[in-house]
Amino acid sequence: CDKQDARVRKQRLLVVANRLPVSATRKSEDSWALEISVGGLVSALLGINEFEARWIGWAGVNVPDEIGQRSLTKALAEKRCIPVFLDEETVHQYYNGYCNNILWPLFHYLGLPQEDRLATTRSFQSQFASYKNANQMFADVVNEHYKEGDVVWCHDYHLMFLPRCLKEYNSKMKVGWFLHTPFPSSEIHRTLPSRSELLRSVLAADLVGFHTYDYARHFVSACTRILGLEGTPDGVEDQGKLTRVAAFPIGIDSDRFVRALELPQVKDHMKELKERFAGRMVMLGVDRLDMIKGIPQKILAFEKFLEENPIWRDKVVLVQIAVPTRTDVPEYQKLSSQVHEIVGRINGRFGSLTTVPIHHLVRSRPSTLTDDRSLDFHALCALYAVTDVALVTSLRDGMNLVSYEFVACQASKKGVLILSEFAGAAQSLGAGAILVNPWNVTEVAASIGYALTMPADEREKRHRHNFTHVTTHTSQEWAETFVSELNDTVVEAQLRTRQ
Ligand code: GDG
Repeated sequence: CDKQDARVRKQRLLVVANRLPVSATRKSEDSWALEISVGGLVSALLGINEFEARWIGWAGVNVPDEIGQRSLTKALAEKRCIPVFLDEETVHQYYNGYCNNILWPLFHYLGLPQEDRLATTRSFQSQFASYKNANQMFADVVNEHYKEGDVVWCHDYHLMFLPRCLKEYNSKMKVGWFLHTPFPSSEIHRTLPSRSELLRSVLAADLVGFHTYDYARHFVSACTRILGLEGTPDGVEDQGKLTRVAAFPIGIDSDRFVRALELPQVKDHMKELKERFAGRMVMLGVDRLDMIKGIPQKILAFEKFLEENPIWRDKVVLVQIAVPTRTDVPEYQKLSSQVHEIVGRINGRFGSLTTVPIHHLVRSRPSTLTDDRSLDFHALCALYAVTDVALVTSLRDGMNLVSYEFVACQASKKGVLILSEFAGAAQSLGAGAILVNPWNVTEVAASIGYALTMPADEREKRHRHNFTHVTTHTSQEWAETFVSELNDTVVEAQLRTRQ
């Protein structure tokens, strides 16, 4: 085991994700300002020092000229990042189109967009062609930097075609693929025109990972029902080749949150918040402004609670941080105005001259660690720490890290987590949280009442369960488990072929 750990530590890990964890701003023809960005995957991998990791991905900027490409590549190398250059049309077709307009809603059970379901097969086909082409561009860069013995870890729905491209380059490359969203029931996946090709491409990987057993089971069912392959307890078998499929629930760097609570600036934020909300219990929601997060449903449930419990009207406040995403897409713009409208109505109904029941703060997620236009990490920790009840009502969510972060910051308050049963986190934090069906506004409203009045000993017991989970199943453990399982899978496969 020690020997194996040493091997994992020294190994080079090529992490391939659509976006690099760095934001680049061009200063002149050949100079760049770079800042580490934060986000789901970055938060997860931030605390891992065990591998010699390199990131490969798109830098988020269009760099059409050779001087720019060369200088950016050089600047990124200092941050152990390797860029994939995508032109504007590819970003439009592959990223906005196929990834975010087709795969994202489908994997969250929102179906395919109407126009694609009807007749515009041309746009669907051109988006899929661009998706494959973009994945091939990622593969070219990986192949260029790959050295024997490296582990290649591909991330998310943007790169489902990548394992196949990599194996075509080199069948011996160790390739893992992990999905951060749910993998839907095979009945949903069946509706996707490119369903078989995508499944086969993912199956080229040695190890395929999901957040939960359910997602892994859905993937195996899709392979058996759509491709007619054999599902085994270990994965999927095709003509003697086994692709290992398993659950690897992600975690957070919990120490980072626990430690932050001791910082003077976080304590100052907490003091301010406590003064501001004195005499009222604090409920909190932190979500990207995305259909999958169930923000309107959450706010409507809060309205129902206030409607049915007049005595709570001036004793509780809901702070809803909404982080805008994809603001150029009409559906997202509609969601944003819908949320504003509902919040306005409820604040008009139940607010007074001096207070309102909902504080709806639209804040962009920090694009970098020093981006001060958005709610910074310290302010977020302070908010988590002063909260009495966190409300996570995603309609579907791969895992949901906000629920983990809230638990990590609650060591002294022991607040209650109300959690959607459709978030992956429900499978790990279910025993400590109050699980709800976010579509059932009556049930969520009743759970709010239960959470606000929960006896201290029950809160303590529930919190202990969740805190133990969050502080032991960390992001570091997640990554180490995945990579060591990938190494083992490849060794076992080699032994099997020798026999
Ligand atoms: C995808 C999957 C899966 C948000 N607002 C602010 C802020 N954040 C940070 C949170 C958290 C992250 O963003 C959000 O992570 P989630 O997991 O909740 O959601 P997605 O972005 O949808 O992530 C998801 C995840 O990938 C990992 O696999 O769990 O299911 O959809 O870390 O803290 N951070 C700051 N200010 C904000 O205003 N500082």
